[in-house]
Amino acid sequence: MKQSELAGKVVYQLYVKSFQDSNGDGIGDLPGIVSRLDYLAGLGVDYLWLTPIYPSPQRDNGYDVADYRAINPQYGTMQDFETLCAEAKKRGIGIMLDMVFNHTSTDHQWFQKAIAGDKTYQDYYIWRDGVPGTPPTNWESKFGGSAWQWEEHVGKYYLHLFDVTQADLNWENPAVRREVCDILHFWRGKGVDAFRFDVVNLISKPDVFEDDDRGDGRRFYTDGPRIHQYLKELHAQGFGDAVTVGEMSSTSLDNCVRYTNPDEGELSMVFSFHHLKTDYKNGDKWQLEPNRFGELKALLDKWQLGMQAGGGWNAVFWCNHDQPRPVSRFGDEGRYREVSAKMLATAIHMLRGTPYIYQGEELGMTNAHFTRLDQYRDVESTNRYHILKEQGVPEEEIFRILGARSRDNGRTPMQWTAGPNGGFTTGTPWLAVNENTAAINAAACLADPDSVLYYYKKLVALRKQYPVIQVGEYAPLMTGSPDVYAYTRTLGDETLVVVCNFCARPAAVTLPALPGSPERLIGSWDEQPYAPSMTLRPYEAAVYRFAARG
Ligand code: TEU
Ligand code: CA
Repeated sequence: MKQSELAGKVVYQLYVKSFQDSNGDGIGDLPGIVSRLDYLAGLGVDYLWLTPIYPSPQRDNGYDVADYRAINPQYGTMQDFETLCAEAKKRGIGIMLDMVFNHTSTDHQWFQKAIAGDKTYQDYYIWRDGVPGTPPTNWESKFGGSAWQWEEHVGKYYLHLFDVTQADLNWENPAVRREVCDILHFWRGKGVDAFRFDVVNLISKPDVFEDDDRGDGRRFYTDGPRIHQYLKELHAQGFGDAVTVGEMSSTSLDNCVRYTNPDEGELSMVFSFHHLKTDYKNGDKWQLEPNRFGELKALLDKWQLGMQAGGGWNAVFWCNHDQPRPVSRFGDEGRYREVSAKMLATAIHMLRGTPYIYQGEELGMTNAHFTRLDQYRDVESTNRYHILKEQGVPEEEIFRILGARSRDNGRTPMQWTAGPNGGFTTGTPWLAVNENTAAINAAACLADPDSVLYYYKKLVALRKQYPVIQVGEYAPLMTGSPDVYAYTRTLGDETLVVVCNFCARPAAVTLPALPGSPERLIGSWDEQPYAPSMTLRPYEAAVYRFAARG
């Protein structure tokens, strides 16, 4: 899809397991999604990204795929999937499938055949010699511990950048690349027209594996040596017309320009995460630190300007199923929950790029703040609990950290109603529903014209209405301000001024004196007239549009 066309689209991400349960087993499923399609169509979104729905032992909630061509029975049947595609299509919505090709589950038959001694399938994975107890390199798994696991049947170590049950695929092997292509064709045949590629910039490993004396090994395989070649190959195999988004872990701007500039023929757009690490201490997610707002702004500016200059294209987003809730993180989950949710939405939705809405974000859902280990489900969180415990971190502090950083904060079930389990299930939810569903839920939002939900709906509609939001030139404003993020978008004689106060106090702003009197397109508080010097209220966001008259 052309960038100019992509620019008008909005994607909604569903965490399938937590969206809507239809049969009372406490697990979200495909018929559940079908029953909520009218809600999603009402929001005006163009694509639904579904987190992995394939058979999987669920060690990493489906990112450990055991069979790429089937539906996990816990989510429904292939028939249910086809119904979902058809019903979505009727509403003008496409389906984006999540493709996890950096690794497979060790339950996948490829891996099973490999450990049974089949050399063909052994070559699907990455093995190194060694002796038990001494891994080939000091690389660390992203979920903690060594990235290598001894496999006694094979008598070698296999690489796993994530969980020990997620064995990395050997992309050097052309047979693996053919398998990937066949799988994509299979789903294309079912009517799927968009794909998200999980951690795709990690698939190309270095020729030599060596110890990392400066880190956890990521510098050797991130945006690895043949990554661009592999993506070009995929694109050339007939996926150029699909919408594709690559999840790029610890990537660089230069690489992202190459991944997404249409002349390169790689991907439609990318997720990068630098702007979601400004509250990490020394890059460590597990050390709490207040958000460094200046750094956040600088990163947003850098990526907007850099991708624009290079002809690249960003996915723009605050959260997903791996991130805490933005209102708890960058906004105010208390007194200013609704205005701060609207402000954050404004900051993202007026950017150059394709906005992503993660389920519940449009309701202003907050972190779960669980206080006991048995409430957590995520393997990353439970592993981390034990690591922190071993480091001697006090129990209370561990729960403070997980309460702010655990991926489960973003994975609690969708809050549909104020009723039992938020209307998500009639049974026992696989992960507890946030208690605040009594106050924060879709039904309440639908009944309130001033709700966060209707604000999102309006943002989506504005993008479709105004080409300046889609393709206007981005320029930063007020780069030195400690509380305000502001920018302009310009197309021909039309200019948007976007101002966002990220603080709980009023903030004075200095804005350009442009000719004419602007129209205010949207804002998180009551309207106030535009002035080159004005004061924004706490968490106030506003978008003003100047256009030449006549
Ligand atoms: O995530 C990739 C990733 O590196 C991170 O988002 C990671 O989960 C987190 O930062 C660790 O602190 C993708 C998926 O989105 C995630 O759900 C999977 O667990 C992961 O890949 C492995 O497939
Ligand atoms: Ca179910």
